Amino acid sequence: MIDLYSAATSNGRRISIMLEETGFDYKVKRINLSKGEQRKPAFLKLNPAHGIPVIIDKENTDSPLVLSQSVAILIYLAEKSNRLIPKDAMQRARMFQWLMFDATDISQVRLESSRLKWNGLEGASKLLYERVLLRYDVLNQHLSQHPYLAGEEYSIADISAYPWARSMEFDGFHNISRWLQQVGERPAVQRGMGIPN
Ligand SMILES: N[C@@H](CCC(=O)N[C@@H](CS)C(=O)NCC(=O)O)C(=O)O
Repeated sequence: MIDLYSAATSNGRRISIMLEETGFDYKVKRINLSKGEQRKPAFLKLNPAHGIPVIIDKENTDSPLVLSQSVAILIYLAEKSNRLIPKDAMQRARMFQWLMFDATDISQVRLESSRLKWNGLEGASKLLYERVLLRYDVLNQHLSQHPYLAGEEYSIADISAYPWARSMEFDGFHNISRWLQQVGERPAVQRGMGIPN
């Protein structure tokens, strides 16, 4: 059994999608971010950096695994299930390239851009947002040649990017729109996007 500490955010939904795709037994523990539950001592013991998602994998009852960082969790669950991660070393390396491009160059920068805006720093926020758009343009070009981020196969790189891209208004990024539709048709993605509701 896996406990998933999450909220209705893109980082949280990366993991509910992954858990739905892999079929592991899991229980959702909702964290109310606006009430600051992520900063309470009990949660800080799980993740001192006070962010969801966190999982506790209780398969090893003597030593449950507590894990934070959505991308680390995606990789852990892919390796545990042996799914959604290419077996071939070169394909795996290429998949990691696109996974990191999304996680560090796009999604995290979007999150920081939003944080600047919430703090009234409109100019700095806009600057970061423009960088995000340039990088979505790179992704759009990449998807004109490949059905999925890692190439021919759906992988954790798509799961990382999907919830973030879904929450974006795209103008003219037709390949991203095609990919969003394709990924969004997967039943596990639809279930995962509704968790927690
Ligand atoms: N890099 C981290 C980011 C985690 C993160 O910032 N989570 C947000 C929600 S999407 C959060 O819990 N924010 C509350 C806070 O930082 O206090 C990850 O990928 O898991």
